[in-house]
Amino acid sequence: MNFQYWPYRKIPDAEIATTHLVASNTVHLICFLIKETLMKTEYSSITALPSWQALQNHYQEIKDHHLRELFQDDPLRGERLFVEATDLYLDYSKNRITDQTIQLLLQLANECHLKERIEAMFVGQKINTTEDRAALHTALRAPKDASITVDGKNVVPEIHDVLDKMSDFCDKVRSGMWLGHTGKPIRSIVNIGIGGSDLGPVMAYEALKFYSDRKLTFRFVSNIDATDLVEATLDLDPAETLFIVSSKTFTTLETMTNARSAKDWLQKSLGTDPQAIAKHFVAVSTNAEEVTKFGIDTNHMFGFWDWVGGRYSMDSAIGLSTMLAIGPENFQKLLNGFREMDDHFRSAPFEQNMPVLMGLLSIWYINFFGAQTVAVLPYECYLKRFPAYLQQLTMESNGKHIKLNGQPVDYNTGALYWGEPGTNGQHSFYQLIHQGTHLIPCDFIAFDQALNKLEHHHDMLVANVFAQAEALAFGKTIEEVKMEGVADSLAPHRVFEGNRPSNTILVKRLTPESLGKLVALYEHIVFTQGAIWNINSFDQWGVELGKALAQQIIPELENPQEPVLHHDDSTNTLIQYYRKYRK
Ligand code: G6Q
Repeated sequence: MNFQYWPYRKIPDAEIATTHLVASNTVHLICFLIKETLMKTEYSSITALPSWQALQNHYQEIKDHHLRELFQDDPLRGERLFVEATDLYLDYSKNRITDQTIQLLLQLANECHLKERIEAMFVGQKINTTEDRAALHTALRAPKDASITVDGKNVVPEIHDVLDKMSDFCDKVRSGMWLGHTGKPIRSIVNIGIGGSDLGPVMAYEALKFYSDRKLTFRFVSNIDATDLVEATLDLDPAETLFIVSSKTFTTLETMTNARSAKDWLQKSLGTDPQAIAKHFVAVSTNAEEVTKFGIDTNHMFGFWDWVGGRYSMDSAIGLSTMLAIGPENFQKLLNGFREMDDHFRSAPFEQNMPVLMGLLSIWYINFFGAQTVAVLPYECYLKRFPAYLQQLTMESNGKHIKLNGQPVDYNTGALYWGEPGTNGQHSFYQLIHQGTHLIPCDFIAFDQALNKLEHHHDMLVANVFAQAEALAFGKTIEEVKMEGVADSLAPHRVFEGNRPSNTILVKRLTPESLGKLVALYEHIVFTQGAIWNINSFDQWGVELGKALAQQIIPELENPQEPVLHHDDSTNTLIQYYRKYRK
């Protein structure tokens, strides 16, 4: 075989032989079969696949069809084009598709070996090839009796040991048994972390606030801008404050700078006795050595593993703040929700597989219609940080232009994901979605039952979801506008072209379980996209260059002597200007 097209790492013959020897072990057998299948994956580009070419031709046929016609020709499509799975209901009938589109997209998934790739992820193959790691976030929610092997070791017992340790700690803090240095119980919790060590915890805290212990105050500090830490701690009593330093590497500039400043803040008031740090700082990390150097006892460290990517880590120990807020039992329910969606993704046939269908639909718009963005619009205030969370999940994962084989792609990859909770967005940017020149597929997310009940509010909220999806799809013709008596000169401005596609996801109620399902849904949409695009969704080299340059520039800004600068003329001038006015 030609390794240029090998999507994953080269498999040494010895390993294959070993796999034969332990063929009685089902996992190894599955791995072997997957490798055998993937060995057949030899295509230079997805654009050369028969399904891709058929989709291109099909796009030419369908691009001028309006959703109005599609519904006229197929009046029951709303009752037909849906998927109900794990208690989530997806209506995808308002997409610019026919049954043939779905057939061709499913063919594309098969030609890209999506099934085998999904299996490769779940069994712990090192699919993150550039970092030689598995991407095993799905193991974080595996049941206690599962067996998932990484480098010959079942990782499930360790995962449950950490969960038990987290539960024990959370029970102590929540019950007031965990006392601060002066003997007061903890009332405020500050999570210090950035990127994947922040966005998941903040989003989950906000999303599940309804279930949280209101006696505890939660703050999240991520930015190196001092304002973040200063404002977060301004009204807190150090004697009642617990810091969680969340950093996989425990070397991240922002997090470690904030953690050191938090330590100073605490020590100014409680003194420098190491016991003060022991009672007021815990760590979530994979790096025990750096945690110890910082002064945190490793007994107060909650571990995770290199096969958990930052943006896939909110259900690992990185979720410690979430567990403190909602309690261990609810955290377990969150994990159960993730697991249900995992099981669905792994086992459901693709034509009824929610993440697969949504992933393929996004490919349809991004690669054939040329859409550049996807809007995610949750009609639930508690999900206000969900779009921000998804931005990292989607864009850091699939913002790649190099394929697994090291060659550049010749098609578009990751779209821009963005959004705001409804109905607020309707009074700002929806204008562009309705009448602008860009095609923006939308995912509406709504809940059948409200958490906070005030008469009429929820029905009005949900009516807006349905109304927006309907207006986007069907619009309003010039004839309809004129029938309303609108003056001819104004009529064109009042036309809604329609034909704007959307998905509507209905969830029964926002609970820890349903949040887990929603997050896992998008994780697997991202996986589906990455598998089709043949890219590595699990590395993030794109963040490195800026980080390295900043390290070089910091001393140039702080140097009391005028430094000799070797940047481009723009950067040199900016540095000089800043130095002139900084205090
Ligand atoms: C996520 C990325 C990144 C990471 C942060 C924080 O997938 O890897 O966002 O989470 O850079 O890293 P640490 O947890 O190591 O501080």
